[in-house]
Amino acid sequence: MALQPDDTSPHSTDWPRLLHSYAFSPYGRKVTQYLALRNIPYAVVEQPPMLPRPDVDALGVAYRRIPIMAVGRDIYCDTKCILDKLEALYPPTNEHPGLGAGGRKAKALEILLDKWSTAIVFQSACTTIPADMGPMHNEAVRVPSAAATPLTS
Ligand SMILES: N[C@@H](CCC(=O)N[C@@H](CS)C(=O)NCC(=O)O)C(=O)O
Repeated sequence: MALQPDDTSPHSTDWPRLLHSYAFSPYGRKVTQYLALRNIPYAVVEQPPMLPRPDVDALGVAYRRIPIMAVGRDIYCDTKCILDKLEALYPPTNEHPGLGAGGRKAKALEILLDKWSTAIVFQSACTTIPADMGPMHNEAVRVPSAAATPLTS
């Protein structure tokens, strides 16, 4: 699908969702799996795992993490913001089946599982990465700099 630069409706579903990510980003994978399961058309703008990221700079975004999603002319940083926006843009239909839990108990379980997998499983798994492995040679990965661009979380 060709982008229409003069399209004035930034949330039009005619625009493909552009996800700036890299293949082994767990957060990026969370979003691509969500998009695939909900049958939402998207394209990935492949990013280098480490800064600099000229494509992201060109968006005018001072955010160093991945993923970032462009919806028309709006930019969403942070997986939760991205998923919240997609949930709002694509209510469950036959074409875009819903994934979210129904009912308060199921919703509570969904939030618990999300927090557990992100805060406990993922963070614990990160501590098992050997210090002498590829990206760990890069100081920017080991020690996030105080001078780094802002983080939202
Ligand atoms: N809270 C963010 C976390 C994203 C995140 O930590 N992404 C990793 C890649 S999987 C990253 O960009 N790390 C680089 C950094 O923290 O500078 C989200 O949910 O999207």
